Amino acid sequence: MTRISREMMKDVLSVYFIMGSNNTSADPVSVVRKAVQGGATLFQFREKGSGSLNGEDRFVFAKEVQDVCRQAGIPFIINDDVELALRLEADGVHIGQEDANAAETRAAIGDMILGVSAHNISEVKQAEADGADYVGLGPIYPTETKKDAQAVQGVSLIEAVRRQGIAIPIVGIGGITIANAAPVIEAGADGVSMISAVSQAEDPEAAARGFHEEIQRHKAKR
Ligand code: TZP
Ligand code: MG
Repeated sequence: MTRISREMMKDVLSVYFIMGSNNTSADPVSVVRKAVQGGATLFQFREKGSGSLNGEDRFVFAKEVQDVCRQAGIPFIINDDVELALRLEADGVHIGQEDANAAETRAAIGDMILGVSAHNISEVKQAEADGADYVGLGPIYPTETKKDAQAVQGVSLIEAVRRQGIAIPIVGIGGITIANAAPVIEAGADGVSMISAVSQAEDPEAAARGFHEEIQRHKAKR
């Protein structure tokens, strides 16, 4: 295997859906299936917080969701669990600043996709130096989903990263809906990630489709 190209990474970041079993009151596997049918381009398995699954239940759920992603041909990335990612032969791992060290994670996962959350320019540069394939920047807008999220930053960090000529693929996160996604792309991100706007939508397939159309439209006119 070789590292994913930047061009391919930017493409699959377009509609980056994140979910765990506690982000929906519906059947979680069917929510992921619908999101993928609607046009999610990447899925991150983020099984954490109150009521989340542990042990074998967590493994079985992850495997089911991975199968959905495989059938659709989209990357399946695990949040903050290298061991699970290696056991499942996932497509990648995403870590936050408070999680494992990025350089050590890169060494542990070889050529799998590595994503790192960053909140300022120096964290973005460090992530790139450590071998991240993309950075997640946010929270762009207020979010109810992550209780310990950092301060809302709008699109200012995305703009600053691009202004400095840093070319690493970027996905925006935090409070993003179809209605407020456009400025994230216009600022220079390659995609948007979302939990609740799809996981809690009455029709997750229609929500993912709406994101897909909106993001493609705005990426095309840049
Ligand atoms: N990291 C920063 S904000 C956030 C994470 C995981 C939550 C995003 O959830 P939502 O529902 O799309 O605001
Ligand atoms: Mg984390």
